[in-house]
Amino acid sequence: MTRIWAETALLADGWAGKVAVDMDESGRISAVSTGVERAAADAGRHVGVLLAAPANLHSHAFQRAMAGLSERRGPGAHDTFWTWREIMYRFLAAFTPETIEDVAAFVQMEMLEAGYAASVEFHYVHNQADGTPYADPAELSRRIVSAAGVSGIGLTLLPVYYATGGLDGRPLAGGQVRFRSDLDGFARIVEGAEDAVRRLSPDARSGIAPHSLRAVPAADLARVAAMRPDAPLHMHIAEQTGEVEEVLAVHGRRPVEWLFDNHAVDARWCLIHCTHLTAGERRAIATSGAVAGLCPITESSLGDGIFDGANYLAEGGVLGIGSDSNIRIALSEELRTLEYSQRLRDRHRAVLATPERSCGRRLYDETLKGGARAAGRDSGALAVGRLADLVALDGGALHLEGLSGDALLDAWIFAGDDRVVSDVWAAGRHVVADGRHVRRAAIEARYRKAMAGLRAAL
Ligand code: NGQ
Ligand code: ZN
Repeated sequence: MTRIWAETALLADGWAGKVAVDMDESGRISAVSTGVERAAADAGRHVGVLLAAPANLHSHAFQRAMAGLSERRGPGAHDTFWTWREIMYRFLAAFTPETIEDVAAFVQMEMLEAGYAASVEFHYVHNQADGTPYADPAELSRRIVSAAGVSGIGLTLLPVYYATGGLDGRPLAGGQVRFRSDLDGFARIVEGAEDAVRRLSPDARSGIAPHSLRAVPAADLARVAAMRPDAPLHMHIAEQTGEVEEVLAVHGRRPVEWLFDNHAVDARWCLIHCTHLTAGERRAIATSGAVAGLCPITESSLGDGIFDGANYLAEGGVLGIGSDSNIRIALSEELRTLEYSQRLRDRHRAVLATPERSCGRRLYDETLKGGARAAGRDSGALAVGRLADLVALDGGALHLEGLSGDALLDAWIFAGDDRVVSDVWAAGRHVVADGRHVRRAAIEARYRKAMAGLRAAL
């Protein structure tokens, strides 16, 4: 058993002082006591502010290595999502199984240092650069799992099905051939991924991800959804207006309308982005129990548009946060960007606050709930029986000086950054201490070596 003592902690039923949290061998919270004097708790770690730590619900780990390489204009009138995607496809060709693993371990370490305890990896690079499968078709899925073994992050691995280049069924071209599988090949990838996840740790999970309506024919979507009927199912949807138009042209329905007409969307679904919604589509998601997987920094980077968070939450919708393109890993900044996008659009302040909860508190509570649901992870609250996914903020941080309660979250999210994070536990594994990942030096060294190889190949 391990113990953490915190000056203050946000428990499932609100803030409490002098809190002792015990974790058992299985990485779960076994006891929570309040009003415990520090001296009585001196075995174990002492921290300032203790919170449940959220899951990052959407990551493409390899894209971390591309940060900084896509901020130039191409020859066209506008640089867009679609021109960014071409750069990403070209970049992708240089990866080997080793560099996929080393970059993934590095970005998972950054996630942990930012305050996430878990990561949902939407993994779609399956093949060699020429499009042929590896001898083990799940080779690259296993590399993501190995990376999680190094970083200690709580992993939910989603093998991705990707079959077509667009709604007209055009074949995959260029860099897309690394994603390709047919349904039989995909079933083997899923089996391999599940085998690797089972060996990793009891808290690790797997799920399934049809990439998007662009990459998955309608008949295949039904087959993929039926492959693992109880596991988390994630899909990109309605991120760009170009995609909405393409779906409308082919199906006569908008993407989210079409999805709800054809599938029983419920709490196991996580819809990534869903940026462009009518009020009816927004209500359909909000009342379904599905999670809206928002990626505010990437959606800003790619010029996607602004999700209607204010109305969606008012309608009871569930949302969580993902770092997606991993251009920058910063939990507090994701939450700030989401709120600020609403303010810039509405020209109001404190848009996502409620009369009872500040902006920071509301954003954090929603992110915990949506992240746990989307990851299929028994986390999301500091309560007995839950996985010990925990983050501590440095009680001595100047940003937090003299504050208490929800204002601590507001100061971290709106004024502070990741440097406020002192400790992180993922299912009880103490992976960040004093603001640094416990294996930072080794992970950094492998990342630098991987990057040298990738840069040389470009
Ligand atoms: C992805 N990323 O799968 O990495 C996608 C780009 C696509 C975002 N959608 C590829 N942000 O959607 O076709
Ligand atoms: Zn994505």
